[in-house]
Amino acid sequence: MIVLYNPRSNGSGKRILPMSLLALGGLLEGRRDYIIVDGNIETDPLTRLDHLAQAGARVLGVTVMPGPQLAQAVPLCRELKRRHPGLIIVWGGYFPTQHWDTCLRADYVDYVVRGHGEHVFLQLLDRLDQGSALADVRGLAYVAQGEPCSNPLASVPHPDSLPDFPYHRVPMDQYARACYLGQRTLPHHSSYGCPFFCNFCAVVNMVNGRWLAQSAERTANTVRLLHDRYGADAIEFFDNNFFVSEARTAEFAERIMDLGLGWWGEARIDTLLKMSQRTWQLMAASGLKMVFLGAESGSDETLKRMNKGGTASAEKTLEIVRLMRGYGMIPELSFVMGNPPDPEADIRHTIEFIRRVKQIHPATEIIMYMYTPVPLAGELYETAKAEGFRFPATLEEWVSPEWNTFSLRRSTTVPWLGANLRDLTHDFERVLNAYYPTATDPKLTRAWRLALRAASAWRYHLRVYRHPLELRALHKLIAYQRPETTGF
Ligand code: B12
Repeated sequence: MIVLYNPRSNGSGKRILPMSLLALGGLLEGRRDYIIVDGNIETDPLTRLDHLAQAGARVLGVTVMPGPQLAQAVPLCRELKRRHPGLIIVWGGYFPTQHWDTCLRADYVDYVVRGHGEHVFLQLLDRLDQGSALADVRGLAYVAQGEPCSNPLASVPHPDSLPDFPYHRVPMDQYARACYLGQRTLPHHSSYGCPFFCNFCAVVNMVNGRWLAQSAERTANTVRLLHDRYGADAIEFFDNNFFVSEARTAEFAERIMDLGLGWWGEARIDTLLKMSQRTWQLMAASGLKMVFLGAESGSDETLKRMNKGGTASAEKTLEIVRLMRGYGMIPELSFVMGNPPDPEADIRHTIEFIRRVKQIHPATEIIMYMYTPVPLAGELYETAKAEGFRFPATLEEWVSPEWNTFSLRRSTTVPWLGANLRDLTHDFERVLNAYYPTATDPKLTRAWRLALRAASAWRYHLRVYRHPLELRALHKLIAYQRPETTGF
């Protein structure tokens, strides 16, 4: 039997359907005996997985993102391997795809599947059954002659050629959640990849500029199924870039018009700005409420250094904010701050830019990440290395508090960014989230919004951001939710 495990992914208790494992499950369905176990549901995952291993599970496949998931996967796999030396442990997902050699130096990780792994995983299972060679299994990394080695990445599978997610394998009811979009929000992932090469983004390492999508018809059918069978009244598309094709987007919006859903997805600003008024009207009428947009920076020079490509510019960010306000939609803008070589100037520039955005559309959601290198050739990573940046050499180091904070993109340990600058950004974030409380937190009452605004007004207008202890206390009192960590 194959066990597929989704380590706990965030402490907020909000569960996101483990689509990484459902995608694998789709291809195992009818071929292999398998089970999906989600650490966000399982109260004692070690005991559960231990029992499954005692009961004869032969392979444990683990999906691993950097951060909390990695922090749980390491001790769990180490202990399971100690108890069950014959259990074959396979890691896949964003972290092992990028740091396959570090993973394989740990004696509790036997194989790493890099990239989108449906076919690679199946091929590995067949080879393990046959006991045959692995050198030609594209996308696979393993230990040979005592050293980690990786075969070339496999081509990205086309999502339209892959089976539907086997939803019957997971307790769907436990994933439908209330949020800004609706009372029973469920996710989908209708495309793989992104055609751009931003050099701070891990997706490039996963797909190298490919973008392959399910048709508008197939995507709408899946959404209709989530609505009809699981009562979804809202959909989050976690695609890295849902809106690449205007034709697909417009047809999709038309096809779901009758469902009266609320929906959200991730897009590029310059791509959306090229879309016709008709497509915008279709998106608005079909329930598109909010779009996650990589604004990244208020400086065109920094956007160039990030290799943002296309026709991205700070002026375009202001343009999309105005346009979305006109359609009653909320832009969710993410910024990458503290970029070398001059992180202070970069942070102060983007803070002023964010203030301009908020003047145009106060409900705009602002997400601030600190520049967090990924192993991807490009000006930013080269500068980071020149400043002495090095990734940890062992998984044990990766799960240290310092590197866990790094993985959560809130690091202070990167050589070019001291605690002072990181704290300036977080203090500004605190003042901003008080002066403009998030529109996405349904439990934030009007009274609390007014209280937060009143308490933060002097700081916001006088640009006194440092040490907002009173606002920290207020946010704690109301358990203020930040969309980027909780999934809004
Ligand atoms: C949903 C999601 C979440 C959910 C959690 C989902 C869960 N699993 O429980 C939430 C909102 C909690 C979350 C949080 C975070 N996330 Co997140 N998340 C995603 C997102 C949007 C979708 C993941 C998904 O389901 N994709 C769909 C499936 C089909 O694709 P897939 O995951 O790539 O899986 C395929 C392959 O990777 C591979 N594979 C994956 N797992 C396995 C396992 C095995 C055994 C095998 C063989 C193959 C395999 O095959 C799969 C099928 O093709 C991705 C971006 C994306 N679009 O993929 C970001 C992403 C993975 N997250 C990211 C990050 C950084 C985070 C946070 C650190 C953000 C933060 N600052 O807090 C936290 C960390 C949480 C943690 N580590 O616990 C980054 C990782 C970047 C990096 N450096 O590696 C991504 C890539 C976003 C981005 N564009 O940067 N996240």
